Amino acid sequence: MSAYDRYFLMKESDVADYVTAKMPDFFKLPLKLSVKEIGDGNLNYVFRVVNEADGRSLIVKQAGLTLRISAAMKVSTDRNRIESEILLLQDKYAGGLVPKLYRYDTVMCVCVMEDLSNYRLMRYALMEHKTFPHFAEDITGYMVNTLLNTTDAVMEHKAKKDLVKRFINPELCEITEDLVYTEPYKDNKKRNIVTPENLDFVKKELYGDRFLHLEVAKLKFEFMNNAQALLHGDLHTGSIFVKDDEAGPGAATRVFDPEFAFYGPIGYDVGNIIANLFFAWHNGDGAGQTAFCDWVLTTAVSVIDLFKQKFLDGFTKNVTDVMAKTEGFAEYYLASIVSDTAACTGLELVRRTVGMAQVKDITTIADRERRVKAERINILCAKDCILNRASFTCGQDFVDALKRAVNYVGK
Ligand code: SR1
Ligand code: MG
Repeated sequence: MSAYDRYFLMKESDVADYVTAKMPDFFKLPLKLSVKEIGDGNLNYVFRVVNEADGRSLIVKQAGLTLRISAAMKVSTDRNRIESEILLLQDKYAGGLVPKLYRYDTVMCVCVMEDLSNYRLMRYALMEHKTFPHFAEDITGYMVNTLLNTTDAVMEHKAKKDLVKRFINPELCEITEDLVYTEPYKDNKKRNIVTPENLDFVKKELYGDRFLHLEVAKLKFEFMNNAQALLHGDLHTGSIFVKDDEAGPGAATRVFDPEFAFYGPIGYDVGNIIANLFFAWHNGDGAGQTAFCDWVLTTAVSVIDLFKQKFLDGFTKNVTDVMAKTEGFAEYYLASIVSDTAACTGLELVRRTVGMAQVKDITTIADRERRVKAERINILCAKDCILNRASFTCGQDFVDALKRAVNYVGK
């Protein structure tokens, strides 16, 4: 038995004791706790605790001193506090769309939260080519409510700056600055993973394109300096749980794992969603799942168009800044978010194709030739999204960019 007054990395066998000590009223007696480590991400340890006696369960998530993806990468365990505090905030802004946080512990770097085992990880469900009719509605509600409400357009400016301070997240931002905004174009840390058949293609299209480097450099400084809204910061389909069709709007989707949260450009979150839908599209396409692929593209269009519509409505209703109320400002602000979204879609497409943190949607495409082509399509679509970002204004523009790259590479 420990007082848990000094940090140590827990094993399954420690977690039952931790929960008994720290969550004494959660389970009914008698206690018959079973604990299983179920973490699937690159960074943390996630334990599911079930009381076999009453069937209740919860999740214990602990940050380790080094990352799961690489023992050589050390990142502050403060990420666990950031994740906990943003979950509380997001529950306020987008109630019901995030897991409930029961407690967090800044000594053990642990948060205890709602068990969402009745949901599935969206990436894996998409890899089984399942469709989720409420997804576009839910995710745009989540994004508009968490993002718009934390901007200077809506928040009192000193309160917003307090949030900027609380969510300074330098080490996790540095991971993104390296893995998304630098290494895919330079391979400066020699951590890129490039499919051998695409080596020459990547050398020409990414490492050798100095015009592209200039645009990505501009975007990197936008990411580091535009404290626009409190982002999730890692909004891919591995950070989303989904439920089957019969769950109604709002019940079908839960967004978790916001440990990369910080004040940054809104397009980063929205672009991550679109790029990850495109990864799912490739996986479905590789398996000949036409109806699924059509749903993915329709959903991508709806995500952008519903986001725009809800953002504008919310802006009109909730704007408080006197100058932001000026006629034409909301449209100007939103147009820049949509072009940032295009750029960030491109950045995510590239980094998951050649960077060190890849996605299973692409890496599990069994037919080698299809996988090689999918990667080329990602890179060309990405360049289109980055270089022509100012011309993206609606959902169809994103799908058109994917289709242009498909037509160019061939299937
Ligand atoms: C070193 S961490 C690699 C990636 O995993 C996280 O989910 C983020 O996407 C990060 O870039
Ligand atoms: Mg994660």
